[in-house]
Amino acid sequence: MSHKFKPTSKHKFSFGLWTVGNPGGDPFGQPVRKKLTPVELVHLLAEVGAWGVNLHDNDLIPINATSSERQQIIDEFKNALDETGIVVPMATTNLFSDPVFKDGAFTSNDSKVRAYALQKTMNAIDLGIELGASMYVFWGGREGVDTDASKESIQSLKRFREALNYLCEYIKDQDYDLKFALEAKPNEPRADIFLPTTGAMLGFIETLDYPEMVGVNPEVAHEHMAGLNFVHAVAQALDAGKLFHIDLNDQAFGRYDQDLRFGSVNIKSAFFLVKLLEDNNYDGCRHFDAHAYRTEDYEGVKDFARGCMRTYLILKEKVDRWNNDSEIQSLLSEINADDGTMDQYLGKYESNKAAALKTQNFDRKSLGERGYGYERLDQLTMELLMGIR
Ligand code: GLT
Ligand code: MN
Ligand code: MN
Repeated sequence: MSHKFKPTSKHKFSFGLWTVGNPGGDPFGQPVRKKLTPVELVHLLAEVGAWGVNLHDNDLIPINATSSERQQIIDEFKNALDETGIVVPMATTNLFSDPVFKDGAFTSNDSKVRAYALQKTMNAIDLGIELGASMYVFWGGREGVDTDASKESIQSLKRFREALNYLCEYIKDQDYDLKFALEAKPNEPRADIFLPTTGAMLGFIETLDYPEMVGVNPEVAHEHMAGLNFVHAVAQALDAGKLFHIDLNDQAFGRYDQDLRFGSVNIKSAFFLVKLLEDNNYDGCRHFDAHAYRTEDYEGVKDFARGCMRTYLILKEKVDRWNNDSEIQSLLSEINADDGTMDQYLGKYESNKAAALKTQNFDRKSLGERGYGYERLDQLTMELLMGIR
């Protein structure tokens, strides 16, 4: 493999312990790989050239660990971080695996479950801070319904809001330097998950007590499961200053949640995603929330992890190429050519501008006859991606 696409710390490539540590079980079959310890996984990530490792509380510390077990695990894990130079940029809470969360965590109909979810999250936040995390993700996998008979949806939103407001206050009270990133998913494991898209999350954030502390963590697969354009979702988050984190992977439209290697399904949308992030100098983590095929052993898991990062870096190089391709760029200038005659009408509203615009005559027929050249532009893009430009 060429040296050119070697990941470095400046790329901020991270993986969850649950990603490279996924032992390959699925709803129909048992695990196919032996479970590696968190320490072993940190070494695996260092070997493949990753920068960071992310975790749920219970990826590291079993839910029933005693406090002395907890401390020993943390110490060993920190040693592995020191030895390898791997950092923990993001942490999160597992609010979905244990049966206690079968009706949700912050939106469960049982107030004891809601209180336990807050307690578990505060403890997990403390853990994240101890490991150096500055970002905290909320993926509400069980925050939803299997039947709308079970929960009143406005009340569920109120409960979710109340929990996030509570936890923002906790961060302030503890003086932690931590931000929250909300991750949307339309369904799976619940039939319907609340706030199913990144756009829905962005709207919801503005209803919180401290919206400045909260952003989004969009995931390719989750937006694609809903049949949506992921690049547009990320653009909206960037435009709002809310792209706090990103989960990169891939997914065929219309399928179950696949969590495939980044760029392995839809290379064109992966290209435009990398272009969006790079052109806009996104400087947050590039987290790969995916796992290796079930057919793989741990050599295959390393191939998977290296592949995610390498594809990102190859696409980044393609972005430079696209931005500097003279034929593509001159076509774009033609497409966007502007003789300035409309400046007097466009831009910010002014009443005399509007009055003048209402008297302007437009040659609607000829405007409608114009060809935009997008077939050629897209073919040039495809040829660049296919490696002949
Ligand atoms: C889970 C989910 C992911 C979330 C993780 C964070 S866990 O694997 O499928 O999309 O990002 O809780
Ligand atoms: Mn994710
Ligand atoms: Mn996923």
